[in-house]
Amino acid sequence: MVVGAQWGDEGKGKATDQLGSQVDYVVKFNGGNNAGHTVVVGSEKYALHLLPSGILSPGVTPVIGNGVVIDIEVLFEELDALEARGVDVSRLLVSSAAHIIAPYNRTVDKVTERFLGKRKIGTTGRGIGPTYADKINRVGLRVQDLFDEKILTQKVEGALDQKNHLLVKVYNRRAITVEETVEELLGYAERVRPMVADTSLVLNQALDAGKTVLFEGGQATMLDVDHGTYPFVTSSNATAGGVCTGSGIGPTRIDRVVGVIKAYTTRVGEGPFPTELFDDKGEFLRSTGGEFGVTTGRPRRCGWYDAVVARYSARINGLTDFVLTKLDVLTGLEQIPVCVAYDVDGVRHDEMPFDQSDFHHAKPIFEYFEGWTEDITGARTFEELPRQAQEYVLALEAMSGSRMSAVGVGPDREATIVRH
Ligand code: 2SA
Ligand code: GDP
Ligand code: MG
Repeated sequence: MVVGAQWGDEGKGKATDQLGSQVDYVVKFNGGNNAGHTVVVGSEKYALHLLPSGILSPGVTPVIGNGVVIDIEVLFEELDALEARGVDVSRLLVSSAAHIIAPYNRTVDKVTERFLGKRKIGTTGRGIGPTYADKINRVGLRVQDLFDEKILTQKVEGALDQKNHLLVKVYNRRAITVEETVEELLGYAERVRPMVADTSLVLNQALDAGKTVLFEGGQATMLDVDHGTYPFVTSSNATAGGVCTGSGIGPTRIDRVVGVIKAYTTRVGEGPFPTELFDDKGEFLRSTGGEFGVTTGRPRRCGWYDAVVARYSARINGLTDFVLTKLDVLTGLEQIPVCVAYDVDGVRHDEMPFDQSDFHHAKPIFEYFEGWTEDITGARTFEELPRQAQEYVLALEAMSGSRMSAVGVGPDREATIVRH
């Protein structure tokens, strides 16, 4: 599996796409169209949200697992856009147990954020949180419900009971009717039907037959609803554990857990970020690294590499490997700071503080590394990197809790140094 080791946008899409040629299935197990993955193939650039990045590799079967929340309109739009560019999307499988982002969940997401004001999470506004809340509240709609009008109507009634109360009484909005919702959702049923499958059975049978399955995480470890910087998180399990619950395969079937990590750090939305930069260095990372949201276009907050976060990710996910990305973005910096520990009110923390308030006060303790000026985008072996870049990677590897098996030196599929 491939998971994000920081706050997202580490380059999971590129890593998944690269592994695409070696695998039979690529499975999304969490999140929805809040995700944004950019994949560059030759002169073509693809932005994927709901669909697994593996969809771009011929011969791969893409799968949307039960742990994903699906905006069906977005699903169709993404499929149409890829088809128009000649990508074969005919093998896509969708879990019948995946939850549907109902139109009212998008409304609730946006209204709630506005209502929270200063305490807002900075969500993508795609209805992700409210849809997972419905799932846990047992008033969610699942893909299989699209094929039974009576059940769908009953479920929408149940969900809207509470929501209309909130929308009308608290947020001063108009009530949403059961009829408009059911009509919209039923309109999707026929096109979705052929994609729907018991994806847990399909994947387990594929594994039994010796096939290779790759699980592609959306968002990242520090945005995980359990292990991230709660409440400034997304509403799913983006960590390794989410693979099993989100796809219906057992933990004994997983061989490798790859954490994708940037050579610096970014974050979108609100929440603590100890190494964040507010000066021209932050601006340098943002402009050189093209750090703008793939889904919302928001500028990403930028900061230095945080080895405490890396070690935490290695631990929470049981990482077997890291893929270090965007090393090329650091080219030209005279000196590169790396956060090795935190100072929390005068106390040194080498591990992630378990109390969120402490993390909000954490001040980075930096070590400084020598920069390089040579263009490294053409390097394809570790030895071709300048000495300082090699030292930087080896230092990160030593302090991050897992080996760095590959190093990204550019957005292209080929721009990667494979070490293990
Ligand atoms: P949500 O919408 O409920 O999941 O938002 C909750 C928090 O999760 C963060 N989040 C993300 N962080 C980074 N990248 C994401 N995807 C897009 C991208 C983001 C974009 O790849 O660029 O385009 O803005 C993503 N999705 C959710 C979000 O910022 C909130 O902090
Ligand atoms: P994801 O959400 O983790 O898939 O990452 P995003 O696609 O949101 O953001 C990562 C961005 O970095 C994309 O624009 C990628 O094309 C780009 N990228 C990935 N790896 C590298 C790399 O090694 N170097 C550079 N310069 N860009 C990269
Ligand atoms: Mg992204």
